[in-house]
Amino acid sequence: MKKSYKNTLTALAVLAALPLSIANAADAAAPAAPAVAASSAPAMTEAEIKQANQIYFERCAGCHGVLRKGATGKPLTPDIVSIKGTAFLKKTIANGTPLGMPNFGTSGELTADQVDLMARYIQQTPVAPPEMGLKDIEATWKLIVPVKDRPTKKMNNFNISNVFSTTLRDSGEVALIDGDTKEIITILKTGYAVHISRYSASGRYLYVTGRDSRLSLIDLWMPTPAVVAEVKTGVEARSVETSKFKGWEDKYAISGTYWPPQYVIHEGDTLKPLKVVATSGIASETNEFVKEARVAAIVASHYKPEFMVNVKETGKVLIVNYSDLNNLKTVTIDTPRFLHDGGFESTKRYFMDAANASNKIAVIDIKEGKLAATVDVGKVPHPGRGANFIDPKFGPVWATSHLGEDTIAVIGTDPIKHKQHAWKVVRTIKGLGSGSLFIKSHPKSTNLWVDAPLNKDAKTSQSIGVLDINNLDKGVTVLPIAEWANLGEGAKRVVQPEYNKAGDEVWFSVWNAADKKSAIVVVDDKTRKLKKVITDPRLITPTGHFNVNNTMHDIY
Ligand code: DHE
Repeated sequence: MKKSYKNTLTALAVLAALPLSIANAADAAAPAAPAVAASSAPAMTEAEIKQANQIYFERCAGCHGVLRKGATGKPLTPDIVSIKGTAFLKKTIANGTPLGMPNFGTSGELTADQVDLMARYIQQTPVAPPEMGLKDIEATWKLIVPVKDRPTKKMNNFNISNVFSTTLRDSGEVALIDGDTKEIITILKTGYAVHISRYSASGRYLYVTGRDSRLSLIDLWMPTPAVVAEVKTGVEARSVETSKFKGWEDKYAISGTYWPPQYVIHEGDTLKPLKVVATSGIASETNEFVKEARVAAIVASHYKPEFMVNVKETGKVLIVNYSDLNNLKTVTIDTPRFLHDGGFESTKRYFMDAANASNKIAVIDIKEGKLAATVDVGKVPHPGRGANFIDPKFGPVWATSHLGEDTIAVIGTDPIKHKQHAWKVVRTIKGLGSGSLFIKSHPKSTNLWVDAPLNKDAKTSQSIGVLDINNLDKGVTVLPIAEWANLGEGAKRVVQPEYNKAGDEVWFSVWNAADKKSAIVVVDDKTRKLKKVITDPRLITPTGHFNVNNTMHDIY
């Protein structure tokens, strides 16, 4: 066993809860002890703790943190939760909260026994999983097809720029779907609960990160695209991005991890880890040390050899210049907390970054390398990458919807020709409902699409809202996407509008439970009518989908 894993009894136990591949990757032995120290908390057997560890990793850690100190979700440390009592905790886990916590019990995602298990589990003391340095990460690296054995030109007939990579969350796979024919090209095994897909600047390579930190590199030039390299960057991750500046196309990838709290820069065409940088540190606003300072969204500048790395709990955007990895120059920008997701406004000079616990958008000027503004928006903004469009009254704007309230905040983004509106909320529009995660438009469209997959009302979470950009006062038109998919039973959630390359179709996932039927629904952007329902038994729990052209060029 490697030195860094010694003395980590607790770490072993956490690993035990994770899928086998992760445990192997971290070179750890089987668990010898419960993941949590016994205290005055309700009693649990070792088997129960093991099961609860797994559920916590799969369903809870993303919002509440591995150490349970909270971020998107509330802190769940034993001192706080044990006062509430098991009965209250069970009720909350089962029914969810208006601030966006899913209703794990009433939706059927957890059984009554599992709800009870988790209510007892969170009263135990949390423990830290293992750290991973460069050597540990490198030990997990697999170059499946070396560069010399890969095609030197595109070997298939797909229109690669209109391919979609769709997350199949619970099967740990992505489906590559031909955007022209709507046929599934292939389904590839990747990490558990794949979170996002990003593409290299040339569009040849697809990078997919699993929630379990398994990063996969897929070569879209192969006759049938396949995984050509893999690496495990930690135990929990959500983000990956690639170098997009001229001269650096396809050169680097950067992955961010929730645990360990750090980012890794990789060789773009092999995933060989080159540099690891820890992100624990002193937080903005409180000036307190935060160990679990997780890496959330990462975006890549089109203007400079730079990545913008969101450090969630410390409220820092790191502008990392990748032109010299041995003398890494980083600008650190203090923002409100907790940073989560975000995207560029239409010129790509400003990064619109959601600080979701502060109900603010931090505007980062990546040309000047500084905070340009902070904008107050509604409760818990959750833009995904947000939506850009030209507002008939206020000019270029970027919009976010919210998890915690039923509004869309529209922010002016043109400090030159529309200076009076820049970095101000120019409109607050009623959306589809609270519990919204994603909003989307396209330069060729006059529609603004908004989802509400975490809304408590099933009819709302199974629909999509669409607004006419030229007549925003008219309000949302609701389209019953899940009903159109006609899938039968299940707590279906309609999630993430994504355009095709031409900007004339919008794709939505109808995300059902793993043992139920799911689908992708394609809507004609102009007529707003159903164009196609893509169903296939292999489409298990589809969530995010990422069009090559739009993702590469940050078109949204
Ligand atoms: Fe996500 C993006 C984190 C739950 C689907 N999600 C992101 C990003 C982060 C993040 C940090 C930005 C990545 C980037 O741009 O580099 N997501 C988290 C969580 O911590 C959270 C709240 C809880 C968790 O346990 O993971 C969470 N996310 C979800 C889901 O439940 C979703 C709906 C379904 C799923 O697949 O797990 C989900 N997240 C997505 C999608 C994106 C995303 C589709 C990419 C949006 C985009 O347009 O780029």
